[in-house]
Amino acid sequence: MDPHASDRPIEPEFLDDLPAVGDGSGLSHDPLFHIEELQLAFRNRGMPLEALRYPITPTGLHYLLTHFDIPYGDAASWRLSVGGLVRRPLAFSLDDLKARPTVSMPVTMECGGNGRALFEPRSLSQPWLLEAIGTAEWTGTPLRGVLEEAGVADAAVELVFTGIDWGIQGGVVQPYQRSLTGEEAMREEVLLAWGMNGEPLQPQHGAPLRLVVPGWFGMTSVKWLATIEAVAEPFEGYQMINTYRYTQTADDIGDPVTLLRPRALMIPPGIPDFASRLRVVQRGPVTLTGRAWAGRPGVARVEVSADGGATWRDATLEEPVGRHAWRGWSCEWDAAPGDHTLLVRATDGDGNTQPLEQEWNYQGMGNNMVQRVPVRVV
Ligand SMILES: Nc1nc2c(c(=O)[nH]1)N[C@H]1C(S)=C(S)[C@@H](COP(=O)(O)O)O[C@H]1N2
Ligand SMILES: [Mo]
Repeated sequence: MDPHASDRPIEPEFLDDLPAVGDGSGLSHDPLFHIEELQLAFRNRGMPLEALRYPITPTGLHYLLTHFDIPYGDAASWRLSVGGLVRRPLAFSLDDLKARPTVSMPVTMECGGNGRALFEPRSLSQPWLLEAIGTAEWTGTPLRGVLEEAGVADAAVELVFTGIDWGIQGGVVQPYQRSLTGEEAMREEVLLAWGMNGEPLQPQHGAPLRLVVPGWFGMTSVKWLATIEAVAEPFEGYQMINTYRYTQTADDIGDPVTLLRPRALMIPPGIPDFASRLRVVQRGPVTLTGRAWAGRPGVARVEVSADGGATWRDATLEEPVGRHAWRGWSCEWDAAPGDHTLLVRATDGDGNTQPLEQEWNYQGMGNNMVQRVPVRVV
């Protein structure tokens, strides 16, 4: 079944004493960052917030998150196999997939760990502040048609999606794998994507084939997708049970991280001080702009505060860039000399508003507390 089993390099008995990061608790109370966090941050770039000005994020500015290494995916020999509890196990080449109905759609993607490094203490992992976001125009074929052709059996409760990238996490040797229920996998917007922003996928974004699941945090959109398997029990792989959970301790099972939470971000106004990134703004009228998204319910409202959250004003909203993508917002601000903190917050169509302080969780997931932008008006 697994065409890449030969890539599996290591037997688990050699993994007894892998080096721990920090004190081994998985958390850091230290405002200084560990070298291992820096190492992850270089591999997994964020989108600089000034790139919020583009409705579709240029590919080189879209955030990246890869747990292990970026594997080499050869487009010419690539096979996607669909098996398990299906009536007709199938294998598709890239050309087979491209011959199917093709759609392109803008999708806002955000890492579940976005905001992680703003928690205190913080989880020792990729140290995102606010920049684990991007909106690309993805091109592919709806997963639904492929699943219908394979004929998923009634006994199947979930689909398991497996990439070819292997690594070790929590002492467990694993390929990157995530699952979705049949109901979620059959939603019309879920894509098997080979294109991003009108070009073939770049290696770091999952070339030659990935899953794109609009409305969910990014971990669901499995890159380098080689295998889809229909299974009779909820999948209990590492990336389902041990990570991407809202928990209070290392062992707590908690609740799964699933759909995007509402968030608005602002393009920091003015010009930055190089090292501190403090914004320096000329006094007088300033148009504050940015983008907001909220997964399935969509963004209903964006508000801006120029006084640290004491008072809020409604921003003007643009039409969303797509059904599954962010929308622009803008708000006028009369900048008076002095130091100020600008805040922006979104409310989704279900009435959920971004919190000023987010409830802490062990893995640093889903931290959508409001952005604070310190500015000096001169
Ligand atoms: N095969 C594989 N797919 C993966 C990952 C991975 O490490 N391996 N990372 C996931 C996570 S956590 C996120 S947030 C998104 C990031 O997608 P991007 O790097 O294209 O922005 O990919 C997801 N898909
Ligand atoms: Mo992620």
